[in-house]
Amino acid sequence: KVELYPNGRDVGQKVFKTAGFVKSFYQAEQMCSQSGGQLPSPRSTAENHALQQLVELENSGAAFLSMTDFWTEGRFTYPDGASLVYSNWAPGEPNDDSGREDCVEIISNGKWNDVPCGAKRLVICEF
Ligand code: GN1
Ligand code: CA
Ligand code: CA
Repeated sequence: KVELYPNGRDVGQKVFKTAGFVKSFYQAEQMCSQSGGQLPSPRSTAENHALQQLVELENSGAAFLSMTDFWTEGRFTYPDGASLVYSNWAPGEPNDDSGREDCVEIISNGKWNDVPCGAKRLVICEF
């Protein structure tokens, strides 16, 4: 457990760990895969809560999740193309603000919002 303190959380079989800095979605995705992980795909309240804790810890406002609606506007999928089994959108989201929000952030209250993929958000990886 020592390597999970203070910037990691384990939930069931998953470990989430934050890099402690912000990157664009593309850079964040690349960083996670280079380290043998991927961007987080929270599939339950417990997983979402663990991610929320890391966002709160880093005081960074929000972190990227793995999901996008690249292929069909308004239909968010995991990187493998599968539909979401869990979601926690903030009221009124996803709204594709200005027609260019295809990535997802989790904010410090645990809610999700779609944002531009070029925005810079906290990097958390899932292992
Ligand atoms: C933010 O800055 P504004 O209000 O145009 C947010 C949107 C949200 C919206 C909710 C880059 O847009 O994704 O839907 O608030 N944009 C960013 O009011 O975070
Ligand atoms: Ca979109
Ligand atoms: Ca939005």
